Order: sequence, then C-alpha cells, then structure tokens
Amino acid sequence: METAYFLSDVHLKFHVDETEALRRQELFGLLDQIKAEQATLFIVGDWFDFYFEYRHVITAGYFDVFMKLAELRKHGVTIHYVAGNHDYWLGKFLTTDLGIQVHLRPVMLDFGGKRWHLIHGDGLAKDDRGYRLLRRFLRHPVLIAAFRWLHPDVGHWLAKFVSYQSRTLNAETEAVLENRVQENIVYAQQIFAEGADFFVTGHVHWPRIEHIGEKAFLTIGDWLDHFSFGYYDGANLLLKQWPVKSLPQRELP
Ligand SMILES: [Mn+2]
Repeated sequence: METAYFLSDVHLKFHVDETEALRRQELFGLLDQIKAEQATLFIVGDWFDFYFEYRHVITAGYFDVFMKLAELRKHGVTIHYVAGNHDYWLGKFLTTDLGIQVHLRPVMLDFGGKRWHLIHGDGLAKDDRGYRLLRRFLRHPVLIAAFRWLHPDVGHWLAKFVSYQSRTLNAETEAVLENRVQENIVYAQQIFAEGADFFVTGHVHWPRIEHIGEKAFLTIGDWLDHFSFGYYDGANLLLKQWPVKSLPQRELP
C-alpha cells in the first residue's frame, strides 16, 4: 500500500530560537513516522520561511533540517517539493545533493492509483493582484542573479524584511481566510474537470478538507498554529493534526 504525507507552510526559520527548536522537534517526530512507514513525503510550499540557493553556500540555520531530509532519503523515502512563495528559489542542492524531486510550478502527477494536483496556492486569490506583480519581480532572472552576488549574510538579512512583510499580510480575519478557501475550491473544480482526483494546496494557513463525490480538496493548514498535515492511506485523503506537546496548538476550524 502506497501512503503519503502532505506538509506545507512549515515556515522553518534560519534563526533558531526556543520556539523554532520545539517546532522542529515536533516536525522531526512526524518525519520519523514517515520514515518508519516508508511513506512518500509531499512538501507543498513554504517549507522554509526563506530559501535561496547560492553556488557554494547553504544556510547554516537549516543544517539539521537538511540532515533530516537526507536521512529520510537514505531510508528510501521519496520526497516531492512544490515551491511556495517563501521558497521559490530551490536548486540543485535539493535536487542533486538531497535527491528531492523539485517542482517550481504547480504539478499534476500520479501516485498510489490517483491523479494529484499539487499547488502551493500563492496568487490564486482574486484580491492578490498586487502580490502577483510582486511575484513576477521576485522571480525575475535578473533580480535573482543580482541577489546571488550579494554576500549571503546580507541576503539573509534582507530576506528577513520580505518575510516579515508577507507575514503581516497574512494576519487576516477568519472570514477572509474562509473566503480564500472557497475561492480555492472554485478553482479546484476546473482541475477536477481536467481529471485530477485530489487537489492539495496550502498558503492560506487555514486547514480544510472537502469531499466532492469521489474527489477531494485539501488545504493543509500550517506548522505554526495548527500543526496539520494531509495523509493518504492508499485509498482516502485525510486531514490530520500532529499531537503537539511542547507548544500551543490551535484546533481545526
Ligand atoms: Mn505561502
């Protein structure tokens, strides 16, 4: 039986304070479970709060995370990683050195006898026009090349501001989040019409599963408040929460 776990919006920070260390401890608990189960891991964006690949430098604050992913790979776990808006700049350290299957764009793939559409979901909302423009700028090859020439310490320092910006943008009311989820469900209907069985997304930080006949829509939630994840048991897609002991945990809405 092929099983899978879906995680998004973990927002791993490169400054590791006490909360961050505990968040990782909980996350590694789930990753150990994935390893023991020999399941597949699907990362659906914003795994890292900031990720940028230089040619010869990796981010020190993520060292234990890289080690953990390498450990999973060594034990035969397949890892797919769909880029998010905080970690779009994925590169060959992840693909070649860690053996992760990276998707810079939303992807349709077959797994466990089902057709999956995996999309982080940034820019999907109708009121996100300003962001879509910003995204075009942030993903421009000239800007990326220029950023690579900055000293990595300066680059990370700058990234803290961009990251903080996009977090304050996310401090929204439940009604707004609810509305986003509904918009995403409308979008998912098109993808279902194109043949997908399961639509998995993130970005909204508001966990929800909707079963639509045989098909299902899942927005994963986050690893900041909900500690939620998707689980495919070989036939059904489920929304679950990791029972967190060390930090406050919000119930599913
Ligand atoms: Mn996001």
